[in-house]
Amino acid sequence: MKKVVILAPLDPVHDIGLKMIGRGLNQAGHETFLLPPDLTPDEIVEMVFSKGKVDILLVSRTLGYGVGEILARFIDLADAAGLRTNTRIGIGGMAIRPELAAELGFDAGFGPGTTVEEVVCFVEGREYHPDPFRSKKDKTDMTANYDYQYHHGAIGEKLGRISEMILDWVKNKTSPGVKRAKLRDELWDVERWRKRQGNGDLYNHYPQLCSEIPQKYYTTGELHPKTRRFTIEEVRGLEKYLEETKARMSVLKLQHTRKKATGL
Ligand code: B12
Repeated sequence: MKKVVILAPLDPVHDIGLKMIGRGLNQAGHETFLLPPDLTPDEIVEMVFSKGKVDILLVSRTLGYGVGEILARFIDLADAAGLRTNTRIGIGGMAIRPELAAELGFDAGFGPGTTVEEVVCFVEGREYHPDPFRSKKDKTDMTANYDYQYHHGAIGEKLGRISEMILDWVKNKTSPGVKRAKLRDELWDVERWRKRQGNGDLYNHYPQLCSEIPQKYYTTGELHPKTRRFTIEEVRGLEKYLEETKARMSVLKLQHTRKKATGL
């Protein structure tokens, strides 16, 4: 039976894998919609709802900062919004392995080298039996014939001595950057800072370790020449955006709770 499939690159750029999978699914007779890359989890969830009845959502992701959190947040959001009542969610891409996808709560996970046939099986709810005659690419182990011995013992010994000398040289050395990091560790209380209760003793010592421009900022409040403070309109705009997003999320949550309670 023909399925409706949404392909969503939850990634800043990479969408070639999904395009390839989309083409295979179309050829197998399914209807696909490819979303653009760089959407937020919220935007993807909203767009899936806006399409009406969607059987499968296929998400793609490569590695990047905070990817675990982004994917966990995505699946939480999909859950909270009630998306998963009718839609199965699969994920794939360079960063994904089936175990990771299962741990994060996706319905299926596909790593690098996934075949279109595998995905067609998932979409159609069939079990995938790999073709035993399909030639598997044998990757050469480039490190196979290497070990950690130097061919020339004398060079190994010299490099060892150089490393020792460098370690000796840096032993009791420090730099303003290291000192700043230590100070922050010792004196910066992030909870106080969040509650706008100041930074305690930190700023009595910190500016002296900074270069001229940040020092000026910490001591007189004068900003870096290429920066400015947010205007009150910008702060209000940001607050408005946050309020609207929260309101949208609570509507989605409400719809989910209703759906759960009534089964509709
Ligand atoms: C093309 C490419 C790009 C293009 C993307 C163009 C596009 N429209 O997609 C461009 C040049 C824009 C790009 C940019 C970047 N890239 Co790039 N890119 C690649 C490259 C060379 C090929 C990816 C590709 O398309 N492969 C072909 C497709 C068919 O394969 P695939 O994506 O793996 O998909 C298969 C499976 O994974 C699976 N699959 C994928 N998604 C899904 C989803 C589902 C639901 C399913 C079922 C299966 C599935 O099925 C596919 C078929 O088997 C890879 C390196 C490589 N050799 O893989 C790096 C790579 C993906 N990029 C990488 C990085 C880090 C970046 C940058 C962050 C680099 C940078 N520092 O600027 C930037 C992104 C910038 C940003 N704003 O964040 C890394 C990602 C790290 C990782 N292991 O996840 C890689 C692996 C390179 C590397 N080795 O470091 N990139």
